[in-house]
Amino acid sequence: MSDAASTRPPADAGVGIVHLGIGAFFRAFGIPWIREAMVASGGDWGVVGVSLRSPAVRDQLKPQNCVYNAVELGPDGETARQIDILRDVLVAPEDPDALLSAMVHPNVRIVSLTITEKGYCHNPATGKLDLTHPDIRVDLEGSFPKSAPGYIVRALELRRAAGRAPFTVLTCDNLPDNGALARGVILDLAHEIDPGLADWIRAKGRFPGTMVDRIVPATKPEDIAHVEQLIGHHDAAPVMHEPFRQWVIEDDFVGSQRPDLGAVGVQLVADVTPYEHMKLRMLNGTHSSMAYLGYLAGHETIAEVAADPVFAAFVKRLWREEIIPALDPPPGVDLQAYADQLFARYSNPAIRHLTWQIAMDGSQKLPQRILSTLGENLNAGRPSPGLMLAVAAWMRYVGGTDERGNPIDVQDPLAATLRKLSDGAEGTDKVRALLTVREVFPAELATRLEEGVTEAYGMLLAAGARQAVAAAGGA
Ligand code: CS2
Repeated sequence: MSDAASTRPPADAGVGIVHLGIGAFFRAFGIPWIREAMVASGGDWGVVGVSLRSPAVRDQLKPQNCVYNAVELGPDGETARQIDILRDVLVAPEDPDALLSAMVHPNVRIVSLTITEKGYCHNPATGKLDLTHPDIRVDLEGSFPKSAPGYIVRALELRRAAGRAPFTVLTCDNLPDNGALARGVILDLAHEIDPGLADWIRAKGRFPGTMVDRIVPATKPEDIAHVEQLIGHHDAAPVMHEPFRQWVIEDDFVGSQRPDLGAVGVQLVADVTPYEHMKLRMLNGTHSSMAYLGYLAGHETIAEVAADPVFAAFVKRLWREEIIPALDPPPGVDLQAYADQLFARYSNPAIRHLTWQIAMDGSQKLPQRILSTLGENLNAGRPSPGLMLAVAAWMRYVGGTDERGNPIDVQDPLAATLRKLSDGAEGTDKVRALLTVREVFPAELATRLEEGVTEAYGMLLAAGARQAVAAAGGA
């Protein structure tokens, strides 16, 4: 291996970052990249990882001293890199005090987050904190916090009381305006607890927006066996990822304290918005469209969907005619070339990214991935048959039964509500029922979507997903 991974970061580097949500994504993306910055320029940027719920990752990593392999799966080969800057893994509900102590430590200057869309406890349609969310109720009424925003607010309160500067909150989730969204929910929660605390955070806190991109499917049991063969010893917690990566960060940190990420290819910019829109709508928007339609058509992975000529033509048309026309490109970026590169990434046969995995939590994902583009197309009078079909496919999916009559394991915080609404109506009337879910569809948008989505849903019922895809612009 010829890159920075073969050089070791300073062994005595202390902990500078607490990362909430230590799933596969950050272990395959942020942590290796921070490690490279430490190799290049030093700094005390060791990471403490945190699980907010399950002990599973901690139980895998602790016996191996929190060292694991990040395995790059290219179309023509694999490279394993040993990642050794994770210093500890904490499980919040087991020892909330230990987590708060880590977050309050004077050397910790960044709290980064990959807690998924639902971890922000906001209303996806408005981006505002949901004060009725059960976890937020615990944050406000319990002796210890429960949600990620709850821990952040409590830790900031303790830092303020100790006369310390706040840490930078570095959100790395696929949300629109993620920095502003994180700042909003944290300020709203702080305000409920102590308006003075909210003022202090508003004045001194920093919440840079980011765009993060690397395809990292969940690690499967067969991956663990495969990595053992590749590296010659057992690793209970490897992560598998594609070669591509892109990290764009607004350079706005408390006291300018951050790893030297610019030295190792991270883009530090003044405004992340155009990058974020491009990625959320072009990558995640088509990912979700391919996930629902592909699942219904019987495709197990994104690579299988991309290899189906009907879907390939459909997704390329989606970019060209429905998504790119509604975007302002980031400086110097050719959006058609970006689309071509995305298609090549989706086609990587070494990445087994399940349509079912991407289909999870659709109620939290649809607004920023698909509905934002649809809203703009409706305003511009631009037809969007493909995106209407994607929304209809999500509705069919959350109905809980596939085209062969088999049950679908729908994972979504609103799964029960969605199922009930779908079950309570017949045929295409299910569309009108599901359009009443205000967390997903603001009233005005729902009205404007009804005709197009009903027509698309009718097509799904009459012809099945693959034929519907063909009719909406597939080959
Ligand atoms: C995917 C993303 O699971 C999903 O919803 O769309 O995790 C996607 O793989 C990443 O955002 C790629 O950067």
